Amino acid sequence: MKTVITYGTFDLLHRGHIRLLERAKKLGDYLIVGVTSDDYDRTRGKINVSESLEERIAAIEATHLADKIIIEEYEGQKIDDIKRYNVDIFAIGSDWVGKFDYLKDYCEVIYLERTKGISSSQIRTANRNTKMGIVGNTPDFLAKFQSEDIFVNGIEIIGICTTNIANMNDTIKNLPVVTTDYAELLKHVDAVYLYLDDIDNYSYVKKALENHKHVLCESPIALKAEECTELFALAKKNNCVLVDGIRTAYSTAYSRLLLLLKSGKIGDILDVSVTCTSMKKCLRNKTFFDWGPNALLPVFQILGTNYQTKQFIVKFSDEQKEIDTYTKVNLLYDKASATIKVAKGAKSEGSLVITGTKGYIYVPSPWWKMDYFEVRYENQEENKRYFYQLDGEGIRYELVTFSQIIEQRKDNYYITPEISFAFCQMMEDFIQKKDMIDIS
Ligand code: C2G
Repeated sequence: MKTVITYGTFDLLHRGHIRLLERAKKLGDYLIVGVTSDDYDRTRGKINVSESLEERIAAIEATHLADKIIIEEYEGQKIDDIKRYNVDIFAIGSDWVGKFDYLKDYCEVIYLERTKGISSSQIRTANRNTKMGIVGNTPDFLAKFQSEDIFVNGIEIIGICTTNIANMNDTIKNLPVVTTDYAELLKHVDAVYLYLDDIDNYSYVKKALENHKHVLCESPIALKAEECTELFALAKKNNCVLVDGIRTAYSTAYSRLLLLLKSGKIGDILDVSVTCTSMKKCLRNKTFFDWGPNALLPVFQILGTNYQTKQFIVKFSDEQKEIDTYTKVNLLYDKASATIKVAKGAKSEGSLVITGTKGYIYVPSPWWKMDYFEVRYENQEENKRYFYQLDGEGIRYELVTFSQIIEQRKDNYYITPEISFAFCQMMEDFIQKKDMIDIS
């Protein structure tokens, strides 16, 4: 009996995939199909995959071409599989010519002609085609953001609304729509990304939603809890997606960390301590507006938003009295506590530490650009390190998720409206100096 093996993501299974499987099957008597796991695809840079592993497997099963389906989870697995299943032939499409010659030591390697004119990316791009406009005045960051759209199927950044066009790079200057008029930008796009140096995200978000545009807004989306409720209600009414933009939330390492905590790896969670500092200028008039949501994200996602008491400890700037140079927030939960420290113009170790009854998780600085974390125990031999890929500072993952939420209208399970609301409530309390000790 001749055993053939082939691998692939097989997202949105199409004619090209089926033709490949048919020809692979004909090469022998028994066909094994390796379907890549979501994690493995992310590590090899395939971040746009639309369907879950389960959906992709079900589609292959439905073809009745595979005698066995396995999951490909790690680099180097192919050799293990070939040995384990006594594989005679490894077959793969001609887009991989030469890349798998190293398997010739273990079995025959056959490259099959790739079917022209069809691909998963093409289908994904056709399914979604969101024209996006960006709003903001920060040249460096917006240049980075804009350059990430090439990695994202189905989102195209076509315009900018800014009062700082002179300092933007040439690509941005040459976008089809360049304007200082927000209403004008909204006429040309399906969605906006807001990175405002204005304090008031609320009115921009509202205007976009009123015009039936989807919104990805750098957190916080508003500075009052009731405004947040109003915005989500408006989004729902107008069938629009409204998402908090915090890049950390969409990174692979961070989502793995949350899953790991749920599995009880460090026991019951007693404390979350988060620090975010930088020496950069304050963007939105308060350090707490700039950093607060990012620092509060793990607290709210791990311990929930129902804290019992909170206390702000704040040092305002000597030169600009309204700006907080340093803000610390202590939160008390039913059976846990949390501390966040944020600063612009003061420095500390920007780490994330989660204390549990069996062990703790440590994410080194800058934890918000997480690609690595450690689970540590009393017995150091049990410590484990986890590494993940983080490309483009996480912007591309954020955009891919935004695009998928728009297409599939699935809930944004990364940052729920409940968490967005808790951010806004915090901002409101901060402005009103509620529960605040001023150490200026
Ligand atoms: N394919 C094809 N014709 C197309 C598109 C894809 O013949 N128009 C083939 C690919 O060459 C591959 C298989 O279908 O052999 C699956 O393609 P993808 O889902 O794109 O998976 P890929 O990234 O090529 O995974 O470890 C994973 C493998 O290395 C390949």
